[in-house]
Amino acid sequence: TNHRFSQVSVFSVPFDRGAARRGAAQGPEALFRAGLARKLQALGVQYIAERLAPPPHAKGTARDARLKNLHEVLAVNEALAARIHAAAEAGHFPLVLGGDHSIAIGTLAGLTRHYHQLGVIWMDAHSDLNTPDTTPSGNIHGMSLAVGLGKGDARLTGISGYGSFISPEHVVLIGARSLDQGERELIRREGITCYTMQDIDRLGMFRVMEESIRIASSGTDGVHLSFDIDSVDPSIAPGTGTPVPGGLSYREAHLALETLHEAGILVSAEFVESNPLLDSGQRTSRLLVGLISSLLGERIL
Ligand code: EXY
Ligand code: MN
Ligand code: MN
Ligand code: MN
Repeated sequence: TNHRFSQVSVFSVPFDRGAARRGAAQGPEALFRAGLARKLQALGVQYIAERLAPPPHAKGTARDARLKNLHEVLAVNEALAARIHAAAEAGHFPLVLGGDHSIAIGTLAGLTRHYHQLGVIWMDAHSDLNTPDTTPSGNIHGMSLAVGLGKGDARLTGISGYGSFISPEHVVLIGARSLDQGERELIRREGITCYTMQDIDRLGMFRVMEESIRIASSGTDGVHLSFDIDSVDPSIAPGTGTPVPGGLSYREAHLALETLHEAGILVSAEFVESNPLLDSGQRTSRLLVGLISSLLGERIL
């Protein structure tokens, strides 16, 4: 994906308390069952794999309906941020396997401690730009990009990894089709680039990727890809907790990752929201193994 990196550090994050539905915690092991290790070997990728411990259930802490399971979310992300920062520091390419999208809080914290001008490409049906004031659900996986921008609850934006927050001009959303009113307002107010499904229909995925790569990499010292599997159409990726119709096709999703591989701009990637309990067989897990392979350089010819 980027010649600067001698090694990929694969982090499995078995966590789903940032989402309403259980099951995304089993996402990483389902990817290995679907052949991820064999694929990495076949591609000649040098990697080490590590699994983070699931955080203990926080008992007896006050519940907040606008920040569900906050203490578990904080615990897993503190640990993840430290691991990601260490990997970046060692010159490795972190590949994070979720888990629900709240784990992007830790990934971004660890990355921005090392890369002070991080660009972010966020592929998702949603924008994950809620704050406790705008959230319709209280689920923290709908807030993780806002936290990365320094917005939201101070305990989340204050987790120890953050060396700097990402700047709105270095963020690109791709695949959006389910936005809450507060998120729309934040996108407009902050001037965040957002390629909705309607834009992808009109411009074509290749052009969207060319523009996204330019925007996310201009003036940055590295770009992180946060790939939520619900960006892909539920007809081919049914195993996810918040499916939304009208998503990316198989080829659009692969083209995006192939283009990112060729561009060589990424310093890190994460794949989240795969829920094997909701999958039809291994359909979604297998699709993800193929998408990760495209990102890491698998070619048709
Ligand atoms: N916007 C909704 C909320 O904040 O509750 C739904 C968020 C789903 C978040 C996910 C997986 O990308
Ligand atoms: Mn998401
Ligand atoms: Mn550093
Ligand atoms: Mn999503």
